Amino acid sequence: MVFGTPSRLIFGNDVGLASNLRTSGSLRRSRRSPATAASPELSQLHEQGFVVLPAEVPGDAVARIQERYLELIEDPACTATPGTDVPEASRYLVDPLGRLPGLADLLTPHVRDLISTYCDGGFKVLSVRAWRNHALDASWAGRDVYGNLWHNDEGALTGLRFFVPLGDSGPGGLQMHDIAATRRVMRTGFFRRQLICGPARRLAEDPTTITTFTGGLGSACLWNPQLTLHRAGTPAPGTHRDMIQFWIAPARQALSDDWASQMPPDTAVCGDQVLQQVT
Ligand SMILES: O=C(O)CCC(=O)C(=O)O
Repeated sequence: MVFGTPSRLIFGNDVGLASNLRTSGSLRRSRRSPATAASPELSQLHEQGFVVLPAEVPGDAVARIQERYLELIEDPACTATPGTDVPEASRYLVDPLGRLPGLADLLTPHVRDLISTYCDGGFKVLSVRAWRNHALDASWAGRDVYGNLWHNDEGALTGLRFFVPLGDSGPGGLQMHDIAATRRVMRTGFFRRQLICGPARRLAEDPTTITTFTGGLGSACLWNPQLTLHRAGTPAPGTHRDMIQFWIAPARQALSDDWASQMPPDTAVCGDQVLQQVT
């Protein structure tokens, strides 16, 4: 039994027809490139939709960033909260590149190489975000508070997120289905975050196809939010999860060396409110 729009049925993702048609050529070229065949990390990224890089970032560099982040993240003067009715669900640092020295260096040359190949050429960083998710009260179960319901993101098929956790994420870690499992869910009853019907409901909660990126200082995850069904895990009561995110999109040109100083302000995370849905 199958349900859903033609795009979900044909492509097995929730990205939409136009984006699938416009960008599937780049994804195919990148998957077939010799550089991908030579790289176990890129091969895994193409096959599964994510790759965990256990020791990507030098431990002392990320520890320094963590130290500064911890000084700031609960300070209302330099953070913003999404304007939802859920009190203290999450908090974002405003201007993380300006406030956390060394942050741009987390995008290491190795990761930049992986991303260039995956994007079939150049890429750009759309935003860099640093935020904390808190535990959610049981009364919020079923509500989309901070990307905690299964979904795909929209955008080019070669768009990526680079996640660097600032500590162990535990049950608050990013949860993902690989590409094959995502397609099965999409084709059997996924309509949107709040509407998953039929076999897709069971498949979406099948623990054997869910990978949780629990992280740890120095580790990182490169993942494709268009091709993997994903959600934010919920931290255990009384705990939280801290994350840095680089949001990557394909571009005509290579990323410049001074990309961080050229970045425009993140208009979604400014003032004291996160202005639009960011997950
Ligand atoms: O915070 C997370 O673990 C999930 C983020 C998310 O849902 C997204 O980037 O679309």
